[in-house]
Amino acid sequence: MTSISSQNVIVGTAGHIDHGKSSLVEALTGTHPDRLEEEKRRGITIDLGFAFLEEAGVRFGFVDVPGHERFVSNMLAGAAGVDLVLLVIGADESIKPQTREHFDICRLLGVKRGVVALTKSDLVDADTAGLVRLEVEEYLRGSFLEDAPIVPVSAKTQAGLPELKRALLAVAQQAPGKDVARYFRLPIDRAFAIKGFGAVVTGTLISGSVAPGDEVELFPTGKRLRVRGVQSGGQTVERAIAGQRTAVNLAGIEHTALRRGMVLATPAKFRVTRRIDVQLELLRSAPKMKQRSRVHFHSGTCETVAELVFYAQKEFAPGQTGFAQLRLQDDVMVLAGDRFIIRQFSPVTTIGGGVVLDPLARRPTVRDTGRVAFLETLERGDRGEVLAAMIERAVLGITFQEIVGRTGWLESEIRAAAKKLADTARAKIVSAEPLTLLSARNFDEVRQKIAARIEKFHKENPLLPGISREDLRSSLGRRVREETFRAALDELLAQKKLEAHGEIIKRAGAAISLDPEEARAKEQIEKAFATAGLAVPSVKEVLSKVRVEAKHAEKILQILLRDKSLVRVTPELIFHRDALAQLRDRLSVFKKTKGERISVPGFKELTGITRKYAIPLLEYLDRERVTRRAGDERVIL
Ligand SMILES: Nc1nc2c(ncn2[C@@H]2O[C@H](COP(=O)(O)OP(=O)(O)OP(=O)(O)O)[C@@H](O)[C@H]2O)c(=O)[nH]1
Ligand SMILES: [Mg+2]
Repeated sequence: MTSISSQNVIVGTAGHIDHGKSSLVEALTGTHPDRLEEEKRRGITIDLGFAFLEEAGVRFGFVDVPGHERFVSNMLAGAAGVDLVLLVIGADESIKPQTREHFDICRLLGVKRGVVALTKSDLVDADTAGLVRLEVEEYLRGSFLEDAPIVPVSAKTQAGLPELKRALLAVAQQAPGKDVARYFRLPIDRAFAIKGFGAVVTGTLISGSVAPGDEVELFPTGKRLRVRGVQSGGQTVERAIAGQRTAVNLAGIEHTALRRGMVLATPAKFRVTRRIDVQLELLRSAPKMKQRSRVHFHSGTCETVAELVFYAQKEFAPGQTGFAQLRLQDDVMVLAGDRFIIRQFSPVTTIGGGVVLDPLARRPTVRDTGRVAFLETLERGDRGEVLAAMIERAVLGITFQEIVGRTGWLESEIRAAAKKLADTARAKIVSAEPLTLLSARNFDEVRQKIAARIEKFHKENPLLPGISREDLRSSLGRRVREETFRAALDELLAQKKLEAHGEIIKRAGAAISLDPEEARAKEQIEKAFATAGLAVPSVKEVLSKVRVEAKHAEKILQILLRDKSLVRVTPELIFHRDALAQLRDRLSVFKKTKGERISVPGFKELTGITRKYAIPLLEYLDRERVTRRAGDERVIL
């Protein structure tokens, strides 16, 4: 088991064909990175090769790339995740086309540091070597490699190797290293099977860590897989961490279902996309790009076709940088901050690249006038501002899940940013679990809408005490999340602007307003039941006698039932509250004087009512637990 404290650095070779990249990796590590039969036969590198070196506590993982122009797409898969570049330039040939192309790619992929090796120094005299060095210095001026060490070496004589190792160590010590604490992501660059183990994938672990037993999600398929074993740097480990070359043995899948371009990641966090908003840079050497041009797209180890959509202009000039949308032909999994490369269709050359700003971009529309400002905010990258801007653009609000899918931020980071926005009243946390955020403006709108709906309801329904929660909710439509509705309603209730009585919501202090006619009808109805005692008239009969519209009479009856002046015992039978209270009294007197059992005839005799009323009333009393049925009799409780 390797110590986690030791530094892990991925070194990618870069440079023109035959300049001695693979030979140099072998001279440094003892491992020749070319693996394929065809590579050995043709003496060129075709696909990625790997080798390891541990030097003064630094674990170097070398990714050796092919220099041949036909295999740049393989080179791109290897360049993803590189911490520092070993730019290999043959002292006998100096800078050649793929020196430039690989260098451009490294710069566009955001590689920040490296070392230049002037190889085959045994083949040139001191004058030539000096000249090549000048050319190289001139070429690198103003670039990220401006101050990089330039080391003459020979793989043949071993001259310069100790100096090169020292230079690599010095540069490695300045490299920040990848973040082990973030979500696990492994872009796959190889998939194969090992007898007795099954499917194995390899890649540069660009963030997080992975251990046997972990569940991981395979993108773009979304399949969940179990990690059976992990190796890094060619050794079995208990955990592989960001910055290491990593091999993962997977259970539950055939190796034929796995391939370069797929990604293993922490499960249930991310989504695939086909539409991304980016900051795009077109190389000076590129032709100008028209709106809707199709290009090859490379990110991580994956490759697809993209259509370019520009926002602020109709075409993109060579050397220009600006916002664009890429519509991808296949599902890919990328996060904000990921780098990408674009290549021309034909001839296939690298023409530009950039950084993903919004991996789940919206379809471009004329109405979406805020997009450029939004992308500017994303580009500046201030977490609070980014979150505020995302919330601002989400009318329905945004959930934890969506934020993670767009940004790759950790839960603690999202919660901290959300709290800050909520504390400064820029956003409303409408639900803490799952975290759901809405802009303060949108939240206010929902509150106002609720208040307005309730006003309207009171106006249209003066005889009803309020609107049911459910009706209120559905009157807002689907453009309001359940969580938002709940939070807005709770706030209005807490502010005492509204009142809730069970499921009924009303304006605070709202009372049913009856006109004199209705008030008289109410009295009449109540009196009809009050005077009837237990031998009540039918509801229909009572309502037909009052002098208001049938619809209103029915509502007045509802009011009496709601405030419990009347009690509905069966759909047809309604009794006055007082009559029922008297009945209970009589039963308790009966219990004291005659015992706790009473028969149906006994009950009829006690109350003086017919069977028509007696049976429903007894059943009602059973339900109310005043009595309990025991055979033909009732026990008074
Ligand atoms: N004399 C001399 N020959 C070298 C040196 N390094 C590499 N070579 C030779 O140059 C040829 C190409 O070397 P490679 O290491 O395969 O070059 P490469 O850059 O990996 O080539 P690709 O991967 O195909 O781009 C081989 O024949 C090597 O033996 C060196 O330092 N001195
Ligand atoms: Mg090679």
